[in-house]
Amino acid sequence: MERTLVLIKPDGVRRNIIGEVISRIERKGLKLVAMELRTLDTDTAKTHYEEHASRPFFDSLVEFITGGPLVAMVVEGDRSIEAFRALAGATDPVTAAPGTIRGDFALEVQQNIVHGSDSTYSAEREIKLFFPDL
Ligand code: DAT
Ligand code: MG
Repeated sequence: MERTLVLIKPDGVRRNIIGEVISRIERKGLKLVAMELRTLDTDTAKTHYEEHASRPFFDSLVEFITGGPLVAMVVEGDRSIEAFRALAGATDPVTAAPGTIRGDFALEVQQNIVHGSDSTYSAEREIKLFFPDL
């Protein structure tokens, strides 16, 4: 069984679609194995997005992701990394397919509702960052 880190970012929490996102994960057949509502500190946010540290949008991204509570969860299932990224849709919500979370609920690239790990390596790193005791 593969595990992935999923975040419902502060925009998703603000817009009251936590239940909607979790419902899509459950309907797909994926399993929630850990979940927490929390507000990220700047250091954790920078570590989470460290691969983007040199990008022009990095400071703005860190400010956004720390700007309110988010839901962090560990999701488990067969090929869960790829399965959740398919549910999430493309990074840019304008081009994300309708029927995906981003395609259905977002319009701006930074405020794209959810995060999902993109590889087994990043899933392991991100799960350890958010849930060190798991
Ligand atoms: P993903 O979240 O689909 O894995 P990513 O890892 O390339 O996408 O980028 C991480 C987040 O950074 C993304 O969810 C939203 C933000 N982002 C990406 N590209 C951006 C851009 N060109 N301008 C502003 N924010 C961007
Ligand atoms: Mg990414």
